[in-house]
Amino acid sequence: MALSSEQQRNRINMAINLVKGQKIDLRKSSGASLTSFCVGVNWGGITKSTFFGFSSTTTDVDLDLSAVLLDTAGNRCDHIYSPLYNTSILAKCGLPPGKLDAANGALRHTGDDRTGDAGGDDGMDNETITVDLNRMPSNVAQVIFFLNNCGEEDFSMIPYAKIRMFEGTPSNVREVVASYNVAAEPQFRGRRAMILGRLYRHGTAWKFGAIGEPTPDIFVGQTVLRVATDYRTA
Ligand SMILES: [Ca+2]
Repeated sequence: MALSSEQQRNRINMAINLVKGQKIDLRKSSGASLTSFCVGVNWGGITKSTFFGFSSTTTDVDLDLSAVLLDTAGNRCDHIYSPLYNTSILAKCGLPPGKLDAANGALRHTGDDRTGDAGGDDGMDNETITVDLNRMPSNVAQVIFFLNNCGEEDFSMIPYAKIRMFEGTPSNVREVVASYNVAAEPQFRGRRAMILGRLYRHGTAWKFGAIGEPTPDIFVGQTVLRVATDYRTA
């Protein structure tokens, strides 16, 4: 049944706004477990006023949403990051080439966005990973999501970056379950990588934890290795 625009707004407004460090059960407003959903990231290009504020220009921001999967022993067992990353640099990090799906298709990335929103927040996600927990192999214990900037800007300059979990498809948001706003903060200066959050098994269920930690990495391979070490026993 199609929802009216008011019903859609109400459902989106019911979403949990996460704060750093918060952990939640993955449940819909009906109380049912959330098993098939999207993890989307929405960010803005950098708008600068020119000519005494009479006009403005937007600098594209090319963030990449990636994920590392850790198994029940804490070891890295799979990944999603762009196939466009330099394979020889990845190999020097001991890492395989990038790909856009993981865990036998339980996770799928919908593709690259190289600009961010121009002209303000459009409310739509720029990159999305679809998740089907029912297809997740039993050896996968955690999925950690992070962002890397391919450009020179740092996270103190990017006007907004948000991660959210929602039911529906990347182009049709039905119910936003939770969102986490990684605001532009002065302490993010010089940081071009950001650990967003993680899905993790808790008994027979899955939870999500908001992280929001910038890191000093300049290449995705550094973040992959960092995540696999830092969250190994998380
Ligand atoms: Ca957007």
